[in-house]
This record gives sequence, C-alpha cells and structure tokens, in this order.
Amino acid sequence: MNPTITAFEASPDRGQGLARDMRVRWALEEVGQPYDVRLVSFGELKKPEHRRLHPFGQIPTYEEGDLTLFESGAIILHIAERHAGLLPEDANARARAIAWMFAALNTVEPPIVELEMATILERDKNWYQERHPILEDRVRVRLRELSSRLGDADWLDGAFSAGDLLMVTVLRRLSSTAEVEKFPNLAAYVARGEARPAYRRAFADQLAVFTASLPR
Ligand code: GTB
Repeated sequence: MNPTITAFEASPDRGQGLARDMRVRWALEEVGQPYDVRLVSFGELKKPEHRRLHPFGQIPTYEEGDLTLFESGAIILHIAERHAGLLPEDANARARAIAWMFAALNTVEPPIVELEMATILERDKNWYQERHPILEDRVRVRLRELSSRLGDADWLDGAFSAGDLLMVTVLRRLSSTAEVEKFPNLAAYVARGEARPAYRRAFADQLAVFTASLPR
C-alpha cells in the first residue's frame, strides 16, 4: 500500500513549492516510492481528526500501514532509512549526511523562518525597521558560512543526500528575497537541486493542486 501524506488544499504560496509537503514529495520521488496525497483545509488542520496525526495541527503528515509520522525531517529520515538513494551506505558518511539534515532544519532554517515571519507579520509594528536588518544579518551569516563550506562542490558531502534535499528546500524559502543570489555557489546549488528529475516531478505534482483550484 502506498504511504499517504497531507498537503494544503490551498497553499498560500500558490504552488511555488514552499510548503513543507514539497520536501516529502521530493524525497519520495527520489527513492521511487509512489504515494497518495490527502489535501486538507486550514480549518481541518485544527480538528481532532487531524491532530491525532499531528499534535500541532500542521502539514505534512505521513501514514504508512500502522505508522503515523509528523515533522518533515523525521518523515524524510524514515524514507531515507528504508529506501536506497538518500543516505550513503558507509556508516560515517551516513552519519554526516544526517548531520546535514539537522543543520538544515536546526541551524539554517530557523533564522530564515524568523525573517520570513517578521516580514509577513510585523511589518506594521514600530520595531520592524530596527529589527528587520538584524534578522537579515543573521540569515546572511548562515548563508556566508554555508557558502564557504560548500565551496565549488556540487553537494554538501559527496553524493546528493537527504541533507542536500532539506538544505535546498530551506534555501528556497528565501526565493522572495535576493539573499541566496548574493552567494553564486549557493544559487547554483539550489538550481542543481531544482534540476533533479525527482524535484521536478514533485514540484509539478504540488503545483497541479493549485492549478486545479483555479476557476475554469
Ligand atoms: N517543523 C514542522 C515540519 O518540518 O514538518 C513544521 C510544519 C509546518 O510549519 N507546517 C506548516 C503548517 O501546517 C506548513 S509549511 N502551517 C499551518 C499551521 O500551522 O496552522 C510552512 C509554510 C507554509 C506556507 C508557505 N508558503 O505559502 O510560502 C511556506 C511555508
């Protein structure tokens, strides 16, 4: 039986692949695992039926037989551990790839989300003009460090891994800014991720949800 994931019925990004179901779709495409999608409204997210799957009332979730998971990182680690293609066989290389997964989610994503949230929710507050450049600086510090580590390599540690998959989706969250483009190697890294056939299939599938919602 195929696993089932949840995704927004109407994603605020209008199908630009910025919601976190995109990374799960991409991982499933990379390993060649077909999957089903259950679309949920914002109202349904907070209902008890959905909270039984996700305590915080969010997407994505993952159901496979009697296993239910939430948290995109945990879902991708689960997929990567059960299928070939997203984690190296060598134990040390595998541990390093998992470290990059954590780095994407715990070190690089938080300042990006903080900046994004402030831009969306705090624009009219009297502290915004002072706080915004501070948040931008925090993002730039991380991007500079990441750029320096990546250098002219294609991927963060050898072959493409779940660490790269997560890092690319995290960096894409800056797509409404010009921050990544200030680091040409990071811009090329994101473009390399986006060019992968599995990424393109995942992107097309989530975009189709938005396209289908448009009036005919
Ligand atoms: N840590 C969790 C994970 O990694 O799975 C975070 C999950 C999460 O934030 N889910 C969001 C959600 O369900 C969707 S992805 N939000 C609804 C709620 O909390 O009520 C965040 C997101 C949403 C939309 C855009 N966008 O449109 O650009 C980008 C990112």
